[in-house]
Formats: sequence, C-alpha cells, structure tokens
Amino acid sequence: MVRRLLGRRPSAVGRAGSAFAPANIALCKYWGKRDEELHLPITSSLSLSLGRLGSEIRLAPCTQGDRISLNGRRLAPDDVFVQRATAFLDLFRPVPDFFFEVRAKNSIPTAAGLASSASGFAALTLALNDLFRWKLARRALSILARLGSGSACRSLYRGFVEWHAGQARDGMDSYAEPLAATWPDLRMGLLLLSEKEKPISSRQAMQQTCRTSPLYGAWPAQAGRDLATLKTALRHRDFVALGRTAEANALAMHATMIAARPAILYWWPASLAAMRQAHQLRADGVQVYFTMDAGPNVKLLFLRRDQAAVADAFPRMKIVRPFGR
Ligand code: 2P0
Repeated sequence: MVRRLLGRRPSAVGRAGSAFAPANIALCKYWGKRDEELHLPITSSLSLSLGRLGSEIRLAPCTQGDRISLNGRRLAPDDVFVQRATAFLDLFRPVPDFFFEVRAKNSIPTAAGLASSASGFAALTLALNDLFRWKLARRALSILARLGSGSACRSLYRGFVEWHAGQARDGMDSYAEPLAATWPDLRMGLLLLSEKEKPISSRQAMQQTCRTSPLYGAWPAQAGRDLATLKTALRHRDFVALGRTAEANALAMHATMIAARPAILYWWPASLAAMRQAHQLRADGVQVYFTMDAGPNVKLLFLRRDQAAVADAFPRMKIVRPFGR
C-alpha cells in the first residue's frame, strides 16, 4: 500500500523536514476495527481539531539508529510511542540502515493523557512528506497517517473532520476529509482530572470490547445514526443537537467497554463529578455538554456566550477555540 501511494517518486532526501498537526477530539467516536493491522475502522467517525494544540515534529536523517525525543527529553527505546513510531518509520526507510532523528514537541500536556497519538503520527507523516519531498495529496497522507494510528488520519485537518470508514480490504478508501462547517463561537474545555497512567491502552481496549462486550453489537448502527445527526446539526448550527449527540455517543462507547469482560472502566470519581456538574449546569440553563475518550479526562463543549458560566463552574479548565486564530 505504501508503495502504491508513493508510486515511483524519486527518493530525494532533504536535510530536514518539519510539520505541525493538531490534536483532535471525536464527537462521533472511532471504536472498533475491521482490520487490526491497517487500522481500518468498523464505522466512520467525526472529530473536531484543537486549533494550535497538537504536535510539532522536526525530522532529520541520522546514523546508528532512530533517536526520538519529546519536549526536549530523549525517549527510551522501550517507550510505547518509540516502538510504534519506529515500526511506522520502518515503512519509509529508503534503505534498511537509514535512520531518523525525530524531535517532537507537544503543546498539549502529554502526561495528562489528553494527547492521543493522533497529532503525533499526523505530524510525523507530514514531516516525512517534507523530508522526502513526496508532495503527496492530503488524501494519500491521511491514509499513510492512519497506518501509524487510526485517529491520526483526522489530525491532518483543522476544524470538523470526517473519517470515512471505507469498505476496501486494502484500506485505500479509508481516509479523512475536512467538513466545510466552521463555528467560531464553539469552545472546547479540557479538564485534566487525573495524570495516572491508563490501566489499558485504547488500542487494547477497543480490541477487548469488540471481542467480548455483549453490547458492542449495538454500536455500529448507533454510531452511523449519530454521525448523520451530527452532520445535520453542523449544517444547521444546532448546538443542542450537536452537544446532546456527542455526549450520548461518548457514553454509548463507554457502555460498550464497561460491559466488556473483563470490564474496562476509565472513569475516576472526578470524571463522574464533572459529568454530574455538567448536567447540573444544564439544569440551570447553561448549555454545556461533555465527551470522553479512552481515559479519565472530560472535555466540555459549549458556546462563547456560556463561557463565563462554564469557567466559573470549572475554574481549572483549559479553554480551546478550535476556530480561533
Ligand atoms: C476516537 N479513540 O475516535 C476514539 C475514541 C479513543 C476513544 O481513536 O489503535 O489511538 O492507533 O488505531 O487511534 C484512540 O484510538 O487507536 C481513538 P489505533 P487510536 O478518538
């Protein structure tokens, strides 16, 4: 597949390549794969990119093995990201003893478990495109980024992004595309509730849920309906429909994993308290909804007009303007 996408491009190697890619938070989640190796999803998903929060990567050729650092610190060879990045880079070495120096900087707190691998693999793909002068189209880059981590294919774009699940066995029709909708007043609030390491990676959690959860069977059809509702909500700028659907979709995903055997429960008491507080705010007339991923942190969705009220209730929240400059 990589050979097909790169075609007969000459392997010109520049002195360095660099790129930035934003983190993304799904409003309709990617949960479950039809192909584990190619990261082909069972359902399509829809995300919102986090503006300037994400990963910046500088890439240069080097000798004697890959050297990967994050925020100025060299990562150990047994680090999970290093192992996944090295396997990804293996796909692109012009000769077997070609190595990369990768300097990654995350502008989103990594320890807090908010930074998924998405922005990292998206930035790495863009930096490879720059280093090797591939000049590939975004669609091809989205497919390549997906090979690093599924959700990375969505991090090639700003704003709202749809990842088409596709049907082809080789995954050539499974890529992300930006949606035309913009929403300058939309805000996302990040609540860093726990910095403890996750009990299980999202990759493993997804697999365990698909294989053992009696509730997983209901997920694909529901995700399809949620995706359609979210796209309609975006067209009509219907915030209540957007928030309500994103929240229900996240809870449905967590329901599938809570029912897995053994159960996968990412929530901490603070996660539940934040969810309840969001519900209380809504009861008091503030339009705020939440979403959660494979971790304990909660992300809030609200509009600019409610920002003061939401910030009052969650003083430690980091506010993101996905469409801000
Ligand atoms: C998402 N997540 O749509 C969902 C919601 C986590 C919960 O995409 O195995 O790191 O690399 O394809 O992309 C996290 O999964 O998994 C994820 P792999 P990935 O954002």
